[in-house]
Amino acid sequence: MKPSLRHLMAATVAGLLQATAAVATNPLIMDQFSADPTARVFEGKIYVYPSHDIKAPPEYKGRPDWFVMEDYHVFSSENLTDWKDHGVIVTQTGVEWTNPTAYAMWAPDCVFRDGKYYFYFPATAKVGGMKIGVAVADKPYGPFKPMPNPIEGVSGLDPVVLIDKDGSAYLYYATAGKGLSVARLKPNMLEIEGTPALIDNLPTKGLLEGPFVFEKNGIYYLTYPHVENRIERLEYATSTSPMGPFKQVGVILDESESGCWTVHHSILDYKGQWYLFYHDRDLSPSFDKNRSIRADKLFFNADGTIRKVIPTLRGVGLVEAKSQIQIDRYSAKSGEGVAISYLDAANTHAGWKTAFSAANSWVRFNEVDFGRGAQKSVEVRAMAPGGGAFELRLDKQDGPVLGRVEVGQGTEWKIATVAAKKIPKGVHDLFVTQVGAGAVDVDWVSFR
Ligand code: FUB
Repeated sequence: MKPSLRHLMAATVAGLLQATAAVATNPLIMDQFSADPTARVFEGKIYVYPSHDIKAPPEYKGRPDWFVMEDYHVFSSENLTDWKDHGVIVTQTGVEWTNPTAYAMWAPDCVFRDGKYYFYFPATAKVGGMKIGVAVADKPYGPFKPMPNPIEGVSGLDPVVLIDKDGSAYLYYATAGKGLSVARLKPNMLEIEGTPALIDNLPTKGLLEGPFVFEKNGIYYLTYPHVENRIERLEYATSTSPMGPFKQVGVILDESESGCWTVHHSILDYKGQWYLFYHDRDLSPSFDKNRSIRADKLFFNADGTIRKVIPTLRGVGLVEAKSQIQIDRYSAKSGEGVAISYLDAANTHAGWKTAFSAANSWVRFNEVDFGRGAQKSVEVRAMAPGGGAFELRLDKQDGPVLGRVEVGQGTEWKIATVAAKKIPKGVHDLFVTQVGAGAVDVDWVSFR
């Protein structure tokens, strides 16, 4: 089947936007919704395979309050700061076995074996409900060729594949209302051996879905979203074998403060640091079926248990001093006098602003890369209805002043430029502090 015109246009737009589509802070992708991120390291880079929430198009006939997903993009980054959108890789109209009007291309995975990339994805089949299919490529970004049939003997969603140290491959997936299952994959990666087994010893009350499995130091970690209370949180179980038996251990990520019902995720080691990729509803505060992917650092205790991840706005990528530093993605802020809101509530993809409303209120933004420290000026986009001022300081609240910006009275955004002082070399934290009583809104700051 041929991709639809919308897909061709979306792919072109994605190509054009790829320089600005994604950022170092959370959420990672600003120009579109993204969910269910499976992150993998291929060819020395991180590739993220999310699913793709969209607003329901006019032809959509399903539940209006539900997930609407017609295709998949893939994103890559070498430094966790600059993300490239490789465009659409698989669509519901491009797979023989999928119902082309179901809009149910849910959480995928991708693994590499013997020179090929295998992209596993769940979708509503023309016959038989939710099935799991495979598309194969020579490169991590495609082009992917979908197999004509879904994996025989598997009905379910949220596939994830573990290739063990001995080369054996295992497919894990969820079946709504039943729990999580595992099956051994044949060496062709397209079929399972025998019948899938339901994984025992997991929570029996509350939905379980979205498994992710990895091995570290001989421990197999099965991590999964589970509704223990009202919405999903991330929990995990461990085993000494990929097939179990697993033992429940604890919680990796608490329920989202935003109330986002789902929290699909993946975990990986990249250049010696472990990361949790997950999603929340940053760009859609009142509809949690339009989600956005995030990443935060994850740490293990010496005994192999996982420390709880504290979700951040700051995310994980270094931010270059010369970029438009979005201080609304702060690392910390003063208890009072700082509020974050959308620049334009009608277009959340435009991002946020920071409103300072009290003298000495501040935000700290970690890990700004000043490089060789050659920046000469501070440029800001700001607005102060009654006139106001703020200072940029290095490393500490009372650290060296890098610049002081006076913002003239007015209700329009202004770009102001002042000379920069004492610009350091290397990576430093940045403090932005309101000076005096005049309230100031800041969109971004930049060192040029
Ligand atoms: O994205 C649709 C579904 O929501 C996924 O398959 C689940 O894991 C949940 O995130």
